[in-house]
Amino acid sequence: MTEVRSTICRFCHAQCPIHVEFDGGRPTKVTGVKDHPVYHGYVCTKGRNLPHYHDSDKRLLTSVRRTGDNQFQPIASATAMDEVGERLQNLLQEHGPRSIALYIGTHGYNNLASSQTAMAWMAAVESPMVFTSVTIDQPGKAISAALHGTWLAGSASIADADVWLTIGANSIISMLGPVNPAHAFKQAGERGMSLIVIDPRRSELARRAAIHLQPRPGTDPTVLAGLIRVILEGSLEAQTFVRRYSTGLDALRQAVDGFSPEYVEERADIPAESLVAAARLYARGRRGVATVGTGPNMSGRGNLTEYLAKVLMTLCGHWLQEGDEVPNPGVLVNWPPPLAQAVDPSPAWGFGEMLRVRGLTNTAAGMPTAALADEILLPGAGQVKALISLGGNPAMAWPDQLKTVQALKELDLLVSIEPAMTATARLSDYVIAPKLTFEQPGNTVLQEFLGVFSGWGYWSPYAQSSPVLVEPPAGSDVVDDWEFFYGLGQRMGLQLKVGPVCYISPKQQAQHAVVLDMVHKPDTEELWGMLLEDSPVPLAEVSRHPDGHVFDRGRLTVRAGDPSNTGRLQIGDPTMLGELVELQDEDWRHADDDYAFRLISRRLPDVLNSAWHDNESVRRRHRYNPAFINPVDLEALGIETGTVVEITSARAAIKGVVQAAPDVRPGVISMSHCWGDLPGEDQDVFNLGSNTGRLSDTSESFDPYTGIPRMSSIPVNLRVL
Ligand SMILES: Nc1nc2c(c(=O)[nH]1)N[C@H]1C(S)=C(S)[C@@H](COP(=O)(O)OP(=O)(O)OC[C@H]3O[C@@H](n4cnc5c(=O)[nH]c(N)nc54)[C@H](O)[C@@H]3O)O[C@H]1N2
Ligand SMILES: Nc1nc2c(c(=O)[nH]1)N[C@H]1C(S)=C(S)[C@@H](COP(=O)(O)OP(=O)(O)OC[C@H]3O[C@@H](n4cnc5c(=O)[nH]c(N)nc54)[C@H](O)[C@@H]3O)O[C@H]1N2
Ligand code: SF4
Ligand SMILES: [Mo]
Repeated sequence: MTEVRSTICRFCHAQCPIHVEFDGGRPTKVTGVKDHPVYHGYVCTKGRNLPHYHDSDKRLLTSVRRTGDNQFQPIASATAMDEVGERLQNLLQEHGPRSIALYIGTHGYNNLASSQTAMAWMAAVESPMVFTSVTIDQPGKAISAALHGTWLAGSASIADADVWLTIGANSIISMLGPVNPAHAFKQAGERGMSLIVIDPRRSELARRAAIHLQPRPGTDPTVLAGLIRVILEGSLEAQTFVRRYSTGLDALRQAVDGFSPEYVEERADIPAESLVAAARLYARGRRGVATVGTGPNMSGRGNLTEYLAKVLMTLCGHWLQEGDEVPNPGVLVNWPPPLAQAVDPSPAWGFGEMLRVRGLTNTAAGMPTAALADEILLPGAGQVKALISLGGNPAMAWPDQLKTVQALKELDLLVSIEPAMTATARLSDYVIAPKLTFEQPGNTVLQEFLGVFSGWGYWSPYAQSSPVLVEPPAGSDVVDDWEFFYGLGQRMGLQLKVGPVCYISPKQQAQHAVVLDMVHKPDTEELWGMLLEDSPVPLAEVSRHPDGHVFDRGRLTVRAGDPSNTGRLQIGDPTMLGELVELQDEDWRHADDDYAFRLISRRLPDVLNSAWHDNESVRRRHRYNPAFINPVDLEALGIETGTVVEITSARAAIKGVVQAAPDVRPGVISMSHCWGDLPGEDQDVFNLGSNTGRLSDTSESFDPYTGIPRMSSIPVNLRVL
């Protein structure tokens, strides 16, 4: 008999509500929730594939321990915790806490109960070496927020913005942006919102834009400085707001002076009149959003691009103002009271743990993940000897794959919490087999949390919570990810204090820390209950609505700020404006003399980074990551779709299978990341694809603060094989 049950897809951060059909007790089919008030029935192929991942013959049903080269044997999860706990204890004694590092990848974040418990465990062993995918993703977001300061009323949403500027994000495919972006942008367009997109590719989102600027990759700071100059030149800025709440206008004016429309036209290769039109359109709106995606964050000077996007919002007074309605007063998360008030900047780097390489430090975006491989490889006091990877795949995802894999092999102890034998799992000493989505309770707190970034998250007080749908397969021994860290804590005699996720700031999380009972283990429902105990709407109430619900949280409007408050948004940060000066001094005309192409990143709709590529349902659609190239370039090279080429950067060479794509700017190769395999095991490009991370060099052209190297806009050459 077929039964249908409601839950949340947690395969990516979007957390779509789904209906799962069961046949004979096993999940067989996933559909979207029709007429849903927030997601409008959306579900993607990845979500539809969830039953296949649960049932996959590639899925680990027990944890495994390495017994030799590429040889693993099943191990009980409790024994794995005993052995790993003992080895970590020995490392702690011999080399100190800094020898133990944690890496939280995308599936660590998709389950905040696990990432919070993992961080609590790291705090208990007193290791500062917590790394996440944030610093190889969009580190500029947190850095720019620190440098610019924050506006306590927050920003407009897709429901009430007049204008929306997206710089190098493709929300319609990536889901980073408003929920169900295709629907949201359509509705907003019908309401009269203007969309401007800056992207070297005519992306799915760019096709919907009133103005699409298609510049040379990596020229975003130039383009944004150009937009700012047009706005200032035409006195289009929100003068009262700027005077009252910001500082640094004169320095900004001076710094953008050289970025005339003609200069931008030549350097970024976009028509001067399009730039002017975009600036005017953006400035005309009363409420607006400027949001930056992974593309520019990975293309060099990502902090500057993110910073200039915030400067644009402040310059135009685009933030919510006194009397404006707050789109989401919060359901699971306690948001600070919305005030028309600025908070001064805070340190963006230069504090906390110092790295031993490249002068890097802890940052507002966290520890620089691009330097972790060096921290493992560099001998001496403080060397990292053990790494726990939670829901991540460093060997596929980190930049500079050759160095990364060398480092992972060098470790004394590598543990992955992973449902499949991925490239990283195959290098691990222990692979801990986790429960999958349907076997875990979950809720939408992550998506609500993302609302901290302009243009992301829910714009109504929506939440969903869902119970365990199905027990793990008979005979399996799989654990909830957090239980592994709890188990280590028990064995090592540690007390775990977990930050509750109903608070947004780490400070508040520390104040309200949940002290776990280390004798009587809570179950996962109980843990979530504790992590959300102080949420504005009780979790029990949220659970009463199986398909999620828009709660009545009353009408919340922005209140006047404290008149005596002296906080100011900084639009003339000296370091960022210094980068603008450096930018102008660059010999950009000759930067690519040795390279014919720039390789840029993109996402494919049916896969999430490296996850489950070897699943048959995925393989029916994708067997490799094509190298998308404009037909004009293909013709000039005398090649066509299907031709295998070698793509060479200053660091390394990979193979690529060419595919004609008129949406890609000429001179650009658009290629997805996290494909291929370990070096030496990836010859079969038609069946594995290739790893673009190998082209990045973490020791060259990296950001001086976050360490992120070029992962997009990489200068490359192309040779027919
Ligand atoms: N060149 C280049 N490199 C990039 C990028 C790029 O655009 N270009 N993008 C970067 C970005 S934005 C990121 S975030 C990183 C991604 O970096 P990672 O997070 O390290 O990589 P993922 O492939 O997302 O890793 C997710 C892992 O979780 C596993 N997994 C799947 N389901 C579950 C589950 O239910 N539980 C657990 N515990 N694990 C599960 C998957 O098998 C997979 O191995 O890559 C970065 N690398
Ligand atoms: N289907 C799917 N969804 C995903 C993922 C996935 O792998 N697959 N990954 C998830 C993860 S981990 C993340 S972080 C998000 C990322 O979400 P997004 O940031 O939206 O990522 P992309 O879809 O790759 O969009 C990046 C865009 O930047 C453009 N770009 C590249 N270089 C430049 C540049 O120099 N300048 C400008 N202006 N644009 C540039 C690319 O052409 C591309 O259209 O997506 C998440 N969602
Ligand atoms: S967008 Fe993300 S959360 Fe939604 S169905 Fe697809 S994978 Fe699942
Ligand atoms: Mo990411």
